[in-house]
Amino acid sequence: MRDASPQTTYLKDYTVPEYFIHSVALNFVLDEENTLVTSRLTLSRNPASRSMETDLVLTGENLLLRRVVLNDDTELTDKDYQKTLDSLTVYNVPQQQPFVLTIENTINPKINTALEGLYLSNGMLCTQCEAEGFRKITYFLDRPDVMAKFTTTLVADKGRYPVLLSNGNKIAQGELPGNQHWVSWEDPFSKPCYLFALVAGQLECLEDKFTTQSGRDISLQIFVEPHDLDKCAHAMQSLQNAMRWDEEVYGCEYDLDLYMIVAVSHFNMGAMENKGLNVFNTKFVLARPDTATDSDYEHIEGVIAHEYFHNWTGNRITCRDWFQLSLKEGFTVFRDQEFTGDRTSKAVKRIEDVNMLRTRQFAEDAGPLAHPIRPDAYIEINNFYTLTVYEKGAEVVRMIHTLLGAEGFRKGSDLYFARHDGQAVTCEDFVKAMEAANNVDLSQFRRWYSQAGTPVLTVSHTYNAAGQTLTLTIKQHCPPTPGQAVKEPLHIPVKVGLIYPDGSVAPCQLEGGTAADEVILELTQAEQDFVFTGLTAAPAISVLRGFSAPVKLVMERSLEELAFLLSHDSDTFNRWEAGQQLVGQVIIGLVADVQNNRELRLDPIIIDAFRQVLAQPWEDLSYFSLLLSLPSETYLAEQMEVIDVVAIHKAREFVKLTLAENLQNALQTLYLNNHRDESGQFDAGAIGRRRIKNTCLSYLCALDDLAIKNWAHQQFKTAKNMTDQMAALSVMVNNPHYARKQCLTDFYQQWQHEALVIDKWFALQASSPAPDTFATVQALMAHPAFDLGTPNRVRALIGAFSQANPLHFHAANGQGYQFLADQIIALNTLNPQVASRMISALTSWRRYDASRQALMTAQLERIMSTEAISKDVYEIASKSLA
Ligand code: 7MF
Ligand code: ZN
Repeated sequence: MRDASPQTTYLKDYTVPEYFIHSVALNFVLDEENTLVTSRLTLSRNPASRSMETDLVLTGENLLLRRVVLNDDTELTDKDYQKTLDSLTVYNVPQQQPFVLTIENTINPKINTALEGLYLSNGMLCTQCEAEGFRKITYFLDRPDVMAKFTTTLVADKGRYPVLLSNGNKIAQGELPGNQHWVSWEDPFSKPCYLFALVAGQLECLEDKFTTQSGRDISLQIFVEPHDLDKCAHAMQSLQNAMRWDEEVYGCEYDLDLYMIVAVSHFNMGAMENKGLNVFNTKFVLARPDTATDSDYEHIEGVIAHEYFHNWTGNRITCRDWFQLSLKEGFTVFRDQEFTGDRTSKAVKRIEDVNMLRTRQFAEDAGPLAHPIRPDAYIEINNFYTLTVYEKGAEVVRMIHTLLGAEGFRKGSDLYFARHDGQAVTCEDFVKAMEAANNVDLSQFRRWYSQAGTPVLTVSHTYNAAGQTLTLTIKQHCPPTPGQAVKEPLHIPVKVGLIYPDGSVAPCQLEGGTAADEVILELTQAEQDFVFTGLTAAPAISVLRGFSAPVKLVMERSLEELAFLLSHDSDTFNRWEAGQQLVGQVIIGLVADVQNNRELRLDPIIIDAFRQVLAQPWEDLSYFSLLLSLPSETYLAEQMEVIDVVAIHKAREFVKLTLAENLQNALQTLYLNNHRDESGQFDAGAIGRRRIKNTCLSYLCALDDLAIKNWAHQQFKTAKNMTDQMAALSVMVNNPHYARKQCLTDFYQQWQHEALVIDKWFALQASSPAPDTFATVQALMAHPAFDLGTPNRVRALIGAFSQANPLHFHAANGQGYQFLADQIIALNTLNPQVASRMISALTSWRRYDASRQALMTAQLERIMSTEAISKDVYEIASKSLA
């Protein structure tokens, strides 16, 4: 245990910086074990700072200080400054005029397993500075509201590091004796140090260009390890698509003449928007039809777009402090969601985003780590890159979009860019721009930024036949979250549509308003009535269309009503949602039957509903597949008071099997009609065919039918694309199958040199419900291809087992918990960020039975007693127990 609990940083303590850094000239003499950093800073006192201090306090961690020079002529001695573990204080710096401070220090990238600051990945040197990694490179004012102009010179061995990259434009390069060379980069835009990046290595480059709306040619370069050059085309296309979309939808044009992307195999997170030099996890760049699935292709395009969109929402306009993280992340996620919706299928994209929000962010919001999208306090900022800040943050931006309409939102974003270009600002500034551009009052809406927890909307209604009116009563309530016992009512947009019993659209006409096909109700009070008029019959009510707010909806609806909505709702989200509610209710009922040892019987209304869906012609086959998909075990678990993973699994498998038995012919026909041995086809039609076919295969493989098992085996052997190969392997791993072992071995043999495919191989086995899974996971930990130092591998094996395998992770004897705690303790010193993210599987311990609660908390306690526990792990483990 550490001696003192780590310090908490509070939003309320924010003060402006005491000094500004106007420019910084960095010089790196790169070496694996001993990199020399020289930083020449031009500083001046910030006149707005009220502090009387005359000392300059810079942040720095794990640095070996060599020299400090003031104004290029005075070398300071250790009487002029003081070092601590995480700072450098220079005494009595000039207060009246700008001054120059030159600092020399060394760092050791090779021992940097935390992958923050400058580190080594497969022989390549690269950096990750967000949020506070720059302080691991050199002493600086490492805070986002200190923005400086950077020039960077990289010096390195030409053989080992032929490619030397940093932000901005290349301004000079040259040769040096001893096979050394150097390159200088200049970034003309002021930026906070978290957007700094450098990359050095033996990299190959795919190059293309983009002509902006104003006619400027931008050079686009994607750098990868040589054997990956054949997997960059999709990323390049994605970048061009994103650049065009941002011009068309937001009027945002790229500003530099060069845009570089580097793919790195050791990376803690998805990717990073460093100015002009994005660094990506290989997972979100590399794709070839035979190595990447359709979903990989889609994610790559989304992440490339996300990082590109940050150039305006994050880089040109950045965050004042890290409490404002959702300002750039929530907005940028909203932008990438809309982009992907426009590129693929709006309906499918919205459903996938909501699915993720409801299974994962809702759990975060309901647990001990609940926090508002703009948190008030943190110990380790890396722990606040959460689903709440990102995904709920995007929902909050989406609600503003819904309230203002697309045009009003665009006026707001234009004003936001115009007002704040080049500044470090707050969420408040964003809301103010939206208000000012639309002349609206979002005072109450602001509570979404400060209030944690998922509101529950309870909806009831009465129809008055004589008056032809429908009264909709909506109540809102938000359960307490840690530190927030009392919740104020929120401003919630609720999109509603009405449907007559014959399936036709009923008019939405509020008292005194005009009739429309649908309406956005603005709920602002704890309880509110909305009266619809001119309704000649009692309509079915479609509430929260498009999932217009991140809330839980409670509404008594019979299975018949839900089946009606599944057939007739014109809103694609709510139509799917009705189906999910329908099967969800039935599965939850079956869970109780499992628990009470009652015989299981599937309500025929479900089979009928599925039969109807199967009988209709669907243009969007991906949407069709979603209509046929059962709610996930994790989503079902969210609906239970006390989660029973075994009963949920049994009940859900029973439904799947029964549906397969009853609909076998239709599913087989659908499979055969859509099965092709295609490669390289990524249009919506081909993607949809694969998705619907593989959905059918998954149902059919629940049957104990040798012919079907042969189909799966055959598909595995002949697949010409990774989507089909993985889908086939997955049904063989998740169900008893004669060729399971052989195919797993063959797959490894075939793909052992493609790290991202081997990640799939690990993850697939770790998430299988097969009875031998825990033993398999343990064996895989000892597999030569497993490595605790590679975050993608850790997530593929340990992450998949603990987060995507509720059945086995929650084994009653606690072996899953103990296994996870062992790995977290090992990762604590190796990579605290990855370690801390792995704890989430234990955080929800209160949702399980008493015996599991005891086992889970015992492991959390054990984690808390880790020697030299990191801030990252300490914060999450201690808050999980609180
Ligand atoms: C799409 O946000 C959505 C979210 C921080 C690192 C990327 O651009 C980022 C970085 C984390 C978690 C999720 C994402 C990112 C990070 C991400 C990536 C793509 N500024 Br941590
Ligand atoms: Zn981001």
